[in-house]
Amino acid sequence: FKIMGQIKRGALIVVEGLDRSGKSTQCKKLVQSLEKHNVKAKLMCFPDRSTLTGKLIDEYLKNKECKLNDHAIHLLFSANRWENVDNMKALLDDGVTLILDRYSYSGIAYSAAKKNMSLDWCKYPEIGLPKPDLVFLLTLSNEESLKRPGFGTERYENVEAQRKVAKVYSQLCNENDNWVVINAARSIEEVQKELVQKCIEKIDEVKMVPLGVLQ
Ligand code: T5A
Ligand code: NA
Repeated sequence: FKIMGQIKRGALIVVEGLDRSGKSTQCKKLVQSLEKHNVKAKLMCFPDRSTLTGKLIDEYLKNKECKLNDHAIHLLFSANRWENVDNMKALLDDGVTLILDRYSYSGIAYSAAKKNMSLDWCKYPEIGLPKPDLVFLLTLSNEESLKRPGFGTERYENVEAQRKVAKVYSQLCNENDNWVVINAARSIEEVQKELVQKCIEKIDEVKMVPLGVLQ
């Protein structure tokens, strides 16, 4: 991975979208597809439920009786990303492309969708985190989404919450130029083909460009 004494960095690629849009399915396949193209790639999921903050988040999501102030849980989701920053940077520096199953934008969208939570306040704790090179927003209509295996029992898994989150996602998409909207109402293979092609292009484009930070 060395060109003129410089190591090529990996790309930071994020997959966002509503529940059941197929993020986890696509992210797992993406890592395998990239490896077949001889790209070093690694999957990371947020929330990372294995860490200290992750265990609290898991409890909050699974147990609707768990009362936690909306601002406090927002900061926990953000802390869960900050816990992983050193690891993420080291991997990217080492030339590994990271595929993230949800990231800061989930944090912003799911919190800002709540009552009395301002969008600007929700963005603040994310400032300074590594900035993704590319964000895929997987979109699925309500009707298509209802055809997929049912909602679980976790918090936010209801139509009303999802509708509000979708609104914030579309606002974030309009504010950023590195977002690509993906029609997720197609076969797993069709969606994957489009993602792989766009990833390969991006990985090549950013390999000598310094990693940005969220602002
Ligand atoms: N959250 C998250 C916050 O509030 N703040 C934050 O900062 C963060 C990071 C947990 C919750 O936390 C919130 C957002 C969430 O509410 P999670 O653990 O990522 O986040 O959520 P999950 O429940 O694991 O994932 P999702 O429900 O969002 O599902 P996915 O990953 O979008 O979908 P996937 O791939 O699991 O597929 C769903 C089903 O559809 C089928 C699959 O086989 C599966 O059965 N499917 C398809 N069917 C037909 N055609 C296709 N193309 C299909 N693709 C997948
Ligand atoms: Na998922």
